[in-house]
Formats: sequence, C-alpha cells, structure tokens
Amino acid sequence: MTSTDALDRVLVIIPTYNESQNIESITNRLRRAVPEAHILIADDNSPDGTGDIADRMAEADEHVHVMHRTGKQGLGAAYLAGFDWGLEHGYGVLVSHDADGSHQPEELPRLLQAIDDGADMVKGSRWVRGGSIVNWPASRVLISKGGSLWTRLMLGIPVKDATGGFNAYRASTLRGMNLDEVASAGYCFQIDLVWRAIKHGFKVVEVPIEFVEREFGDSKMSRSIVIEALIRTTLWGIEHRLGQLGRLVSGLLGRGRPKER
Ligand SMILES: Nc1nc2c(ncn2[C@@H]2O[C@H](COP(=O)(O)OP(=O)(O)OP(=O)(O)O)[C@@H](O)[C@H]2O)c(=O)[nH]1
Ligand SMILES: [Mg+2]
Repeated sequence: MTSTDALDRVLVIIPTYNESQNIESITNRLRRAVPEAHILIADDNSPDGTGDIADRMAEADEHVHVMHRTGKQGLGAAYLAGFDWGLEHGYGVLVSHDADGSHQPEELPRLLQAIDDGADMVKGSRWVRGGSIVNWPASRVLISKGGSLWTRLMLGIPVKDATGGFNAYRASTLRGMNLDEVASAGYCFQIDLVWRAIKHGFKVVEVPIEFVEREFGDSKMSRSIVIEALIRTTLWGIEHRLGQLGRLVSGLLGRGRPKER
C-alpha cells in the first residue's frame, strides 16, 4: 500500500466515558481539521448519554461511527476494540484521540504528515521541543514527566512522552505487534503500545503537540491507573534488563569457548 492510499483511509478512535459536554465539539473539530477522516466513538455505555449524542451525529454524518460497549472497561480495552473494528474495515491509518479537548484536532495533519514521511507510529508529544501544556497542575506535570522518565530508564527507549494518548499508527504497525497480548488498561496502555512498536522494530516518531487541560467533565485518571503503569513498566524493565544480561553473559561465555574445528 502506498502512503497516499493509507492517508485516504484514516480512522480516528475516540473512547468515551461521560463526555456529553465534549463529544460534539471534538467531533466537529476533527471533521473540519481532516474532512476525509472517519471517526469511531467507542462509548462504554456512559450514564450521561454520550452514546445517544454519538448516535445522533452518526445518523447525520456517514464519516461518524459509534461502537456501544456494555460498561466501563478502561480506555485500553476501548482502543483495542476500536483498532479491531478499524482493521476489519480496511483503514490504513488509525489514530487515538481523547474526547476531552486535551488533544487538538487541528494538529492531526502534522501527525499524518509524519506517517506519510515514513513513520510507522507517530506520538503526539508534550515533552519534545515545540510541545506544550496549557492549564495543567504541577502534580500532573510531575506524574507525566516522571512516568516518561521512569519508562526511559526501565525500558531504555528514547521516547520523551511515553504516556501521551494522541497517536497515529499505520495499520501494518498494529497488525505487527501482537495486540491480542495487551492487558494494560489505563495510561499504561500507551506505554505498552509504544514499547511493543519499538520491540517489533517499527519506526516511532514524536511530533510536538499542545496539550490542554479539559474544561468540562471529569478526568478518569486515578491512583490505581498510575500504580498499574508503575508496576507494569517496572516488570517489563526487569524482564528487559534480565534479557540484556542473559545475552551479554552468553556472548561472553561463547567468546571464552575454544573454536570448534
Ligand atoms: N470507552 C471508555 N473511554 C474511557 C474510559 N476511561 C476514560 N475514557 C476516555 O478516554 C479519554 C481519556 O480519558 P481522561 O479521563 O481524559 O483521562 P486522561 O486524559 O488520561 O486524564 P486527564 O489528563 O486528567 O484528562 C477520554 O475521552 C475519556 O472519556 C473507559 O473506561 N472507557
Ligand atoms: Mg484527558
């Protein structure tokens, strides 16, 4: 598939849980920013009626699709279901995007351009030159920067913003990284995916984005989400470092052994 074909078939997946005040405006902004893209809203049966609003938008616009899920199962599970749907329907590029206004749809063309330029996965990044945050409390900056630093230390990957959720993937990238093994639910889902992409040899590029704190609705971030990310990245890091050590030791032992004739 040429990259131009891929860009003809872009699916933006928006997981939602109680985003009734945000979903219309973010969908409209996405439609204006990249009119050829399709949008899939993956709603976990939000009690505030987000799913009904999404249904009304889908009826009026054939670029908008809705997936109704039975109940709140975390954003990771919603993304995985959305990716499955997108891959089944033949989309060439799949994008993850929050509903709450933190990600700016107007920046999506820059992420797609990086795919067009050859990236397999593009991460919208707050912590590269040109990236920025608006209205985020110091505590959140600390968690986000600290989480990315911890990830870099544990996994040895050069990604500045490992937890960011505004990402674009080629379909071939998603197909090539064993998504059926992903168990991460919260923030950790984003770390899990970039770690998998790098392990499988895909080219990951970070592009700067502006991240704006949500104005309406409640964050679903919780202490358990942070703890999940911490535990999983630490376990992956230990596994990774033990693997490196094992290869080093077997390399040294191999070098010490006399050559067979
Ligand atoms: N379908 C689904 N969507 C979810 C779930 N949890 C969060 N989301 C959505 O995922 C997106 C990101 O969630 P947020 O609550 O904004 O969490 P966050 O962006 O990690 O945290 P903040 O930075 O505090 O906003 C939003 O569109 C949420 O509605 C869930 O369990 N199911
Ligand atoms: Mg958010």
